[in-house]
Amino acid sequence: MSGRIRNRQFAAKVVAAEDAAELIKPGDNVGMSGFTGAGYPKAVPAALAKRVATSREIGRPMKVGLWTGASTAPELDGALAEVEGIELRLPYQSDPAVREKINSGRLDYTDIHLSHVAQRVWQGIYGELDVAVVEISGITPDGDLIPSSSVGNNKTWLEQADRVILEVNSWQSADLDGMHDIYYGTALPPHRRPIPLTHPSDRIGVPHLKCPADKVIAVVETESPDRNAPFTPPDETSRQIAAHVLDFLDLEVRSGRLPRELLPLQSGVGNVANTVLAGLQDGPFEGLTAYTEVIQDGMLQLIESGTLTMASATAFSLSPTAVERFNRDTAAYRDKIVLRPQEISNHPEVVRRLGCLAMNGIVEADIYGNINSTHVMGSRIQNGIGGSGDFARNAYVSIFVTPSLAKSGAVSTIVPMVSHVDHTEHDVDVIVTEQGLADLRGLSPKMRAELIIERCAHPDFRPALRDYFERAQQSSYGLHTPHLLDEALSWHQSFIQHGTMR
Ligand code: 0RQ
Repeated sequence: MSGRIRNRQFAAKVVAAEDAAELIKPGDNVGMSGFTGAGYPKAVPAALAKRVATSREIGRPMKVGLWTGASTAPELDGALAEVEGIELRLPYQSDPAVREKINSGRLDYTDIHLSHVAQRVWQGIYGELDVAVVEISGITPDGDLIPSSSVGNNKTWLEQADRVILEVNSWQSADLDGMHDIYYGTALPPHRRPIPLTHPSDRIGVPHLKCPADKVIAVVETESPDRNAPFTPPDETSRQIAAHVLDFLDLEVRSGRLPRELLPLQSGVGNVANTVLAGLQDGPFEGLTAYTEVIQDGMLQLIESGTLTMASATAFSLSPTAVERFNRDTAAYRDKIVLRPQEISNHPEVVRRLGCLAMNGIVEADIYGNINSTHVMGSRIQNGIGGSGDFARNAYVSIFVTPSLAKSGAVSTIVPMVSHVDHTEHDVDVIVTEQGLADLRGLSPKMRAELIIERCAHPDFRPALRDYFERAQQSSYGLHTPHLLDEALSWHQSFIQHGTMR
């Protein structure tokens, strides 16, 4: 026993992961913890995957519905996808095995705004939640659950599930206790009340999750690290993108549209977003705050240097070296980090009130400013919309960042028409590539096209984009947003057929 289970009722329920997995039935909807590789259960999903494989061998295939906070890790998503044990997956994934199953048509996936998951589950849209499998970092003598490195949808899973399996992970720092703020005031309309949060550091709830002991059917002890994938070191392209973003923010401050300490930052997942944050380290700004979903390395460094005074999020997504630093001295971060349920970290009401500055990565943008964040060549899912829509739609300034080229230069990320739309032109204020920055606010579609082509597109693709735009202005059906419909997606078709948009 790790000493993390300080309540006798819960301690009496400790079993092996294999025994806990036996309590999940074929066809169950299972709500698991986990958000961007943090705080997911480490032992029960693997044991469940083994069980799924054995069931198939004896001719009794079994699948479960898998709901999480966001992406998890190979031990969870990967293990269950490999054995084809997932019926329907929601709401965000980034696992290669899951991606492969979805794109080969063998796994159903519903990709939804992260702030919407809880209310959809309360409404019963996805059916009953049968089992919750939630990682926590400890249980108090009173039977309260101390969350671990992500909160995600855990409050909802624990409330809604008929049966609960807990994984108590003693690898997670005991000093996480006190870092979380679990708000129990949300409700469905017409009973909703304003969420009383007016500053990213506000604490409006309680530090622990609640779950009646009689719902808990098993407690499993683990001591396993989070996924903690390393980030690729910032390259020249990411550095240039970061520099453009910093110049833009500086100009906004100088023109009086942003205060010197900016407004709460939101930063999406991925290497580019992480580099932009790292860039803030060298910028002229101080006293910054963050109201975001994930705390990546870049944000942790900003906290360590004092540039960022505090960050509100729902999860960590750190590299192994950053997590080592964090775990060594967790208590030092406790008054600078608040982890909340994702329906609050991503809540449109709060994002709008605080005036977040949203920065998210994309797959491609079109010349009019529509954004595709999720689908490669219009049909192949990469990860999912995640929280990018929660923030972009409601941000004070919504910024999207991407290198101008993908696939070793064969693909232009600026295209005539996006092959899938996640964020419409109406929700996109600024697009940034290493080539430059296009501030689209206040511009008509044609003005936006001029700017995006000249500022953001790679020089190799600029002539073809100009040519498309000019010809569209001559023969388009309408001239508000000129398009050549028989040609608009030909760049993608060319990549599919010939491996290049060139
Ligand atoms: O694939 O590794 O197989 O080559 O997409 O691209 O350039 O490494 O960029 O890590 O910043 O991720 C949009 C995926 C960018 C991410 C996306 C291919 C590229 C590579 C990754 P390979 P990069 P990043 C908060 C906010 C949506 C969710 C979101 C994302 C892979 O930012 O998932 O914002 N965003 N959530 O080759 C073909 C293109 C491509 C392309 C990229 N135009 N065509 N392939 N790729 N552009 C967090 C949460 O909500 C949890």
